[in-house]
Amino acid sequence: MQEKLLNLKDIALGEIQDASTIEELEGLRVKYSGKKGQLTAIMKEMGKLSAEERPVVGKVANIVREAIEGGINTKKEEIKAIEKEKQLASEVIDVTMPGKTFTVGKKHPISQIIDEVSEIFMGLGFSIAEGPEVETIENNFDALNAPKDHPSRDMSDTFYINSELLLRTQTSPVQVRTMKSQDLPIKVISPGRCFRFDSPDATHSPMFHQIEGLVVGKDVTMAQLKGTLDNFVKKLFGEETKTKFRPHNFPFTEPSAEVDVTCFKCGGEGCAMCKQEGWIEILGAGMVHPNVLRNCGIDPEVYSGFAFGMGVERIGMLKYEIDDIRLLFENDMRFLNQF
Ligand code: 2NL
Repeated sequence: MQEKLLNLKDIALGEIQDASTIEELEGLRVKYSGKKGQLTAIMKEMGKLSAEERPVVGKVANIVREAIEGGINTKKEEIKAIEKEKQLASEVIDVTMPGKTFTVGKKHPISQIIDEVSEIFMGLGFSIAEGPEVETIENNFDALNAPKDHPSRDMSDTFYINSELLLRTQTSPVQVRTMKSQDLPIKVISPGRCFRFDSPDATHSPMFHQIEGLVVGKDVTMAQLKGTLDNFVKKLFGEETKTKFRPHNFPFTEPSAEVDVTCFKCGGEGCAMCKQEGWIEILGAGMVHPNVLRNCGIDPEVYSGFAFGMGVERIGMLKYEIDDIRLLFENDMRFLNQF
């Protein structure tokens, strides 16, 4: 039996030595010292031995058990140390490797213009008003005094959603909402996205942006409109900029005007930018039509107002000398990063 035990010890220690994982070692512990293990089995047989033999064999059995357990524990530490080494080696950082580059984004040129114009008007005491891009025909056309047969109402010019809704063709409906819901005086600008049923080309996009302004109160005058716009263009294009009002016609204003500024490239001398005219058209404006005030629940006998509107893409294209509106919406970073 002693021989059996010593033999078992040699085999066990050999297997322990060959083990390469913690799991394998656990298996060996079960194989030898577990409840149904080989060492346990031999020790169970000790009952059959004589009283003289039993302590001697018992001593050997203990030595064997300790040798196996000790071997397993020692090997376990060895494997743990090797695994730790491996992990450390795999986590070594090569500080000479090139780093990841993070590109910092920037505002789209259209957003830059909207923010710049908004800042100027906020400085003049205006608030910013926003509204839905899906609008009612009432807010987009009827309230704004657009005749029923006005060409802009045509199915081929406007994206209709159903018999009551459309994609707004200008941001004026935001101001209509403001007039219908807020107390006077009103002094707001409404920047935002607009939609018209146009085929894209160098100067047209079915989606574009506008900034409109509206002032309504007692004794609001055309002189104040001119002063406000004069102040605005000087801040946007430079103090030397002059304005010129040309008579025009809009259904929602009376009188109406188109507003030109002295060319900010040549200062009015005439150049390619202003087509040798010295002036560049930048805005539409006028005194709010009495019908519009009435449609929005404001008495035109007591109150008056002025309004204006500008195309953001047009201003951006002039300012940054962009010759094709589509470039603004292709989102090619090589283009956008220039502004
Ligand atoms: C242009 C011309 C304009 C308005 C917009 C307006 C709004 C209300 C009442 C009266 Cl609620 N008028 N807006 C007035 C004149 C011109 O825009 O050329 N836009 C790009």
